[in-house]
Amino acid sequence: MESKKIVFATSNPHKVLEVNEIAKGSGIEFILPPASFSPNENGKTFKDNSYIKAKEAARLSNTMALADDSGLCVEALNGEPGIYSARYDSTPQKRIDKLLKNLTPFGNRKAKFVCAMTLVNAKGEILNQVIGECHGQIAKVQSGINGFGYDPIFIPDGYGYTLADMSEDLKNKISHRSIALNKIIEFLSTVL
Ligand code: ITT
Repeated sequence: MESKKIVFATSNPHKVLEVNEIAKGSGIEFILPPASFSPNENGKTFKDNSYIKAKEAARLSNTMALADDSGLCVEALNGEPGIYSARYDSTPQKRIDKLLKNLTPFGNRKAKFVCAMTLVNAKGEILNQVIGECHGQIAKVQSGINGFGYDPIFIPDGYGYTLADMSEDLKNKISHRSIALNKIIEFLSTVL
């Protein structure tokens, strides 16, 4: 049977790879929005920004769209970088270096990845909105080459190594994104 294609409202190719791995076997395939996709992410929360992205992709493609807004919230830094995770500095390596430096004075290295997902219909109306979280600690030094973003410095609870040292399969079982996406897939299975 042919899979149902749903627009995934992102410009980050890593996210699309991950959601398609997580969705394997569900009968759903996520595809990129039109190239002109360039939402104004000016929301105050992960949920707001995921809605802004989903609505913009639905407007451009005139179909149902799903968006992910995600980030890393560090307890000792009052939840930073949070919704500004992608904009914390100019490159992924500089963002990691800045976070490790800012956290140096603190003993508390607790952190969580948060992923908000919003599913909208072609008119941009919300069909489902969910959150997934993955709790852990910020490593003292970075390690690993898998994944993307802050994966080399995030050690999920219950594991002694970073997400970037983990197989993609394992990350996709425990990540904030997989927790959120599995809720959306469950919802879609009742409406598609
Ligand atoms: P889109 O807005 O186009 O989806 P983006 O990368 O800018 O792409 P966000 O605004 O949601 O996405 O920012 C998410 C940032 O949070 C991302 O760029 C990473 O720096 C970080 N992040 C989110 N999920 C992550 C993960 O699974 N592993 C590592 N870093 C992650």
